[in-house]
Amino acid sequence: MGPVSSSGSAFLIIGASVAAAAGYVALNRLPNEDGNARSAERGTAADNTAPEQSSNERTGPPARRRKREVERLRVRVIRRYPHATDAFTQGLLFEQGKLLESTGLRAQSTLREVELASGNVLRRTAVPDNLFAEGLAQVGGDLIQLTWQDEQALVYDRATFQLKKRHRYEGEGWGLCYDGKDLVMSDGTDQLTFRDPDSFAVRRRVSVTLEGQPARDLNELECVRGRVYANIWQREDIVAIDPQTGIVRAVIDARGLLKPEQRHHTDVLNGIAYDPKTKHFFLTGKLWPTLFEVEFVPE
Ligand SMILES: [Ca+2]
Repeated sequence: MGPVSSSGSAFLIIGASVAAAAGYVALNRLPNEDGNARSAERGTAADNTAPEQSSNERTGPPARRRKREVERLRVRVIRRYPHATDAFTQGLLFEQGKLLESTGLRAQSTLREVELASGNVLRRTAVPDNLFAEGLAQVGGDLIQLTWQDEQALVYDRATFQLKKRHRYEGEGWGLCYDGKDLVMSDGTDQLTFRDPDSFAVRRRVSVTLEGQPARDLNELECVRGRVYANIWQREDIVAIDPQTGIVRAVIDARGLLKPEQRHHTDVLNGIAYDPKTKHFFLTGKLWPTLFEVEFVPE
């Protein structure tokens, strides 16, 4: 993914939100990548090409091989909540009845605290310096917000939303979550980067694979109980990744959350948060009118 062109930047700056959303889509992805991702996810790679499998496992009993296959899940909607239709959602997390949300677009990016039940924005702060905000994670009393191509992570005080400091990094920033030890970051490729939560230094990287093929376009993330959940850009699929090996252990089909008549003026599904008390997930999308409380169940 090369840098955005100067004409593309101008378009993003002057465009209205929906037009800018379209520009973001057009500029941010090569057309064949989604096809690659799709073929990877629907790929027919034989089980024995999966890199995690030892020769014992390849030749092991059928029951054991089945256990190693990718689980196929779907979304069961539990509740629906209003979601601000000006929120070009790029990062989402849940904390004690409140959602914390990062919204994107150049010159429109925000950090928000949102009441779950009403969808009301309780607090919002404009992201500085015309940055394009992306993923969001909480580390202790801090919120860390990525930027798309600006190569800086903004660190805010969770209590006051005051900007405390910035970390620099190389490359694009898409999704972010914190697993209690590392910050996990996506950049729109099949790579996850694990970073020191204090210094933002790279600790390690892993390539994510689904049935032996690269799982590209990893976008918004959520770290949940030893898995990294990622929604796939321009898809309504979510993958559950083993962060040690990068192997996708489950694919969740999240299609059809919005009714066709609700799709007007909306962009892609983006935004995963998790409530450890209920073990429910929250899903929404860019400019979506609804946020969904869901659980993942077998297909
Ligand atoms: Ca998240």
